[in-house]
Amino acid sequence: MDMENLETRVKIQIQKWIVEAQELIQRTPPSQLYAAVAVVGFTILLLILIKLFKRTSSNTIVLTGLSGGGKTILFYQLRDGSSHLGTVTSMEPNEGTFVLHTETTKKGKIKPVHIVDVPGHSRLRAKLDEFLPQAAGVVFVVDAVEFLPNCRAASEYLYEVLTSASVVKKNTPVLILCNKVDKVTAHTKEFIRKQLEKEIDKLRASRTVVSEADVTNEFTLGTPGEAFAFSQCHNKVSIGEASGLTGEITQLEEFIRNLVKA
Ligand SMILES: Nc1nc2c(ncn2[C@@H]2O[C@H](COP(=O)(O)OP(=O)(O)OP(=O)(O)O)[C@@H](O)[C@H]2O)c(=O)[nH]1
Ligand SMILES: [Mg+2]
Repeated sequence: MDMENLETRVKIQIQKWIVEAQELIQRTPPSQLYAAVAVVGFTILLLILIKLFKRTSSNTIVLTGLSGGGKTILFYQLRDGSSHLGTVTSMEPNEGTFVLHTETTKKGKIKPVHIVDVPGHSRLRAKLDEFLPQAAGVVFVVDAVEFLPNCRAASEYLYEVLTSASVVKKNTPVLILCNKVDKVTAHTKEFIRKQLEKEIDKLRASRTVVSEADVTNEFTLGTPGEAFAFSQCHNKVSIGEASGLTGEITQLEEFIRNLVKA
């Protein structure tokens, strides 16, 4: 009984409002009406644009590379400014949103960064595809000490990253970070760059032959007919050095801050 009463009262109220609104519209000069409609339309358009714009300015940085390169140590350095000695092979992606440790003492509003450390274990690589589409940048960590025995595997993984659909379509910048430069036996970044380029050049040749029959990857790298170089990539591919052990991570932090504006 009460419910029905309430319903009829609500209906009557709504009808009243409709009548009032109609009268108001009739009383208002058309020019004012058009102006009102234009304002509403413009506001909606603005909101849509803001939403679109926000989505493109992601604050996610993905750390990737072979197992043992030092991703987890670098993650801790970025977050806590310490290496948390004794990390083990990660079995789960390590994620966090924080203000970089070196910036915690800075004044003013600083935009937090979302860092994802995707383990290098081959069974967990599929996780990378989950995170790449939201990445503002990708850091490919290379072990500069144990580089030569892993050169082939690292190049294959890097090739996968550079030809992945989201990196190609969104032109995601990639930083190849040669880690462990605290050791005297570490190779220089120039040496590592050249070796990776050589190895990718070989891979590219073999993949193009394969893909004619079995098109698994629609994207190719570099300029056909020329030896491969990272400078041929459409996205920005840069190379830097770091030591997760001693906390020399300035180049890594610069890469991040250039992409995730404070
Ligand atoms: N000397 C030296 N050793 C390092 C450095 N960074 C990492 N290591 C060592 O390398 C090993 C691997 O480091 P992690 O950070 O666990 O490597 P990861 O890339 O996270 O490996 P996964 O989780 O298996 O993918 C550890 O024993 C570290 O102590 C570095 O800058 N210098
Ligand atoms: Mg790890």
